[in-house]
Amino acid sequence: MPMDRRRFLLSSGTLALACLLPVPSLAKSPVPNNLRSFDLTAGLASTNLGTDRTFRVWSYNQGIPGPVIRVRTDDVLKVNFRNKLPHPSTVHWHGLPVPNSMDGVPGVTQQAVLPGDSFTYEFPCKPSGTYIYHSHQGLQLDRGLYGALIVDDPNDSLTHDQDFVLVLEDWAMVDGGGPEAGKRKPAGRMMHGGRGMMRGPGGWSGSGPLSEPVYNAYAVNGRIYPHTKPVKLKKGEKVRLRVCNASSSTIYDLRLAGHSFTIVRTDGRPIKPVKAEVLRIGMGERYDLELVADNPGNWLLGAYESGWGESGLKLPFVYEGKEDIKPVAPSFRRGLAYPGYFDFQAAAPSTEAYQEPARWYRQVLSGGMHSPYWTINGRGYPDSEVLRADLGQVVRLAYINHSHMPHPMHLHGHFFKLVNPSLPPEKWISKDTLIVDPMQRLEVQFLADNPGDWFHHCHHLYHMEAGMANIVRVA
Ligand SMILES: [Cu+2]
Repeated sequence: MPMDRRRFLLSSGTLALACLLPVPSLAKSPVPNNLRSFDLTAGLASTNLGTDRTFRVWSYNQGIPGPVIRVRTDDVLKVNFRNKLPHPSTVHWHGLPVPNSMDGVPGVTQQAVLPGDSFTYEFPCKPSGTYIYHSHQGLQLDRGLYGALIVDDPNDSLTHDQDFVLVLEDWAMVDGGGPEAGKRKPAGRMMHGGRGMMRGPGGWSGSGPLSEPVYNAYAVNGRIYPHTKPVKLKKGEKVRLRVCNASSSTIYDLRLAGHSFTIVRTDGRPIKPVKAEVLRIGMGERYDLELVADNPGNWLLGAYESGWGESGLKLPFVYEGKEDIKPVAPSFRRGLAYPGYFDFQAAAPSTEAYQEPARWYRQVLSGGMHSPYWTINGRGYPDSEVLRADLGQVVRLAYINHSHMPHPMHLHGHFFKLVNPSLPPEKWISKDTLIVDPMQRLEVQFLADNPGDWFHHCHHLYHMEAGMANIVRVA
């Protein structure tokens, strides 16, 4: 970690100079820092999600999702962002611990980029993993402003034959959903994307102007079934699936018919491989899965429906020569291998000495029942408490969910470790987004090693906009 930090400091702003300085981590690497430039333009576009209905969206480079940005850990990524939208916008690099001024949160880390203006994001790409980039302005993500960011480690000895990025998104087919969607979920009804099939029924939706739209289409890489682009397999192949949940308010339970898979990373961080038949993935979470193509056929990856979906998420996995077979949907039943966070442990035990937290913060998550507001400790952003930490301190956050909905809590600028009382601390998993279920208490802790004001919030977009956010100030 100290070495990474050093590269961060050297690289930001003084790139030319940094290249001339002896940096220990570079000495080991055969390839020097590469500056990789991308142009990313946010603008108005239209999409049909593969169907015959067209509606307006906001997108990056006219695509839904935006282009996959793929770089290496020895790269410095430079993104020339242009805002051609009629509203201010920013780009956030979800999960990647970038320098604070590059984090893309309007009013916190930068002024929003005005219509017609540009902004240059530039940062080192560490560590390796699967990330998402998206607008952090208001509800813009729900209009289509998101894409995948993949960071490869050139020293990784990856053995898979194919590598697929699957970006999941919830849509309302009438008007695209998002802030202008006409249909809203009523208060006090069960919602799709609630607690999941084996964890009991769903929660309650909010009431008031910020309640979420009714989604009726679930897209993979911008297309809905049967128009989704199939994953094509050959028997015997080993496949890496990078699943990114860019949805605004949908948690999925995913299963691939005819197969189990192995979970190898969560939020970009490697874990000890875990066999699974169902994957639960919340908004903002990413999972890397390994799949062995050992069962020729035409199989669907599907999501469990808990009440609202009219057009469920489905994606065919088709073996060579099996294109004409009718696709088989997965069945969901009790007793499937459905690992949770406490079944995971770090791939390699941490070598850092364990530090007791210097600061503790209770984070009570509530709202929704009789109020349009969602809060942390009873307060909504921007009136919420600032969580302070000195640079280098370890901070413990104790989430206590007093509401009836799950909240995927996300911290910017850092990975946190999930406190797992049944494991020694060096085996705790690292994440940046963690689902806290209704009435559940979960604790995380992190080393405050990235200075600045960092946004910390629920990744349910409508909860975030209704106040469930605060600032972590590392100084
Ligand atoms: Cu939430």
